[in-house]
Amino acid sequence: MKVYINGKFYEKSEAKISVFDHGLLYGDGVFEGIRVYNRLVFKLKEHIERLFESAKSIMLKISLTKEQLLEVVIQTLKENKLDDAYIRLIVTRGEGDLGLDPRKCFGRSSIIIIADKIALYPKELYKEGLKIITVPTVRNVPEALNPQIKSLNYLNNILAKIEALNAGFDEAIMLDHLGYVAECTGDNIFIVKKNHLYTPPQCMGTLRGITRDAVLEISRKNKIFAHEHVLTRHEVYISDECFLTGTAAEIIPVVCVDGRVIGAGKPGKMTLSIMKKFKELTRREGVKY
Ligand code: PXG
Repeated sequence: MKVYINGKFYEKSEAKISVFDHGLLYGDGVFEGIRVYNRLVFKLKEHIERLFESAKSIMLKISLTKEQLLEVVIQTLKENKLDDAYIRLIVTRGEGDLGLDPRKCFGRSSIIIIADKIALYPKELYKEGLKIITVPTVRNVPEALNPQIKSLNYLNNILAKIEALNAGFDEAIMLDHLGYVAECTGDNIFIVKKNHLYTPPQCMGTLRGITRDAVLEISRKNKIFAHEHVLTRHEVYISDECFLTGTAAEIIPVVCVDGRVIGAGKPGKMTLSIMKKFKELTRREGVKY
């Protein structure tokens, strides 16, 4: 495996950055997770756009342009000769002296690109569906650390993941500070009720996921009514179907939430149809290399 770091490729064992990098010291940086399907990079421009938005919000200057970054992502894939892959694109504040002050960094962001594989949940769960729970840790409030910023500080989500795992579940629903459903630890959530789709709006402590947007795009094209709407746990419990979306997770059905069986307790018709259409979309669209 070849890892891109600041303009050069390194073998995995040699791919290292300084312990004085503020990405490590303070989680000061941003990232994206991107998928490649049969040499098509899915929604690459959208991921790069979101990376630049995250960086702008935390006043982090990325030392490459969007076009240059797109090129080095493609270069990394070619270097690794991968047809299907998961790309982790990371930009940190860079190396600096100790202390939170970003001015202590030497002025050059670190850009890292890893091309690898990822499997978020065991394969059989895509057929059987996930059983999930709501956890005590609430999603970061937008006024503190806005969930739209895909920052290197993922402790909020990691704590929720730990709570789910400790209870014997693979995934957690995180609520926002008002008690409404926000999202899961690395996925957005959708429910189906009477053939309509519902997902929380992005203002509710919810990342505007690129897979989420793709599902909304699929629903528009297929004349499925989709609503960005505030959701309570109750509405999830009484839904006909439920599924999660994310670059790492793709689309995975949910069959039980907090002990309440969803619908018939197996992946629903609408979910299976959207999973199929999403698969077709990923095989058809993307930046080719
Ligand atoms: N919510 C959160 C908190 C996320 O981190 C999503 C929703 C889905 O967004 P996208 O744009 O991917 O549809 C994410 C994305 C990982 C991993 O390593 C996590 C994500 C993406 C890629 C890898 O667990 N989260």
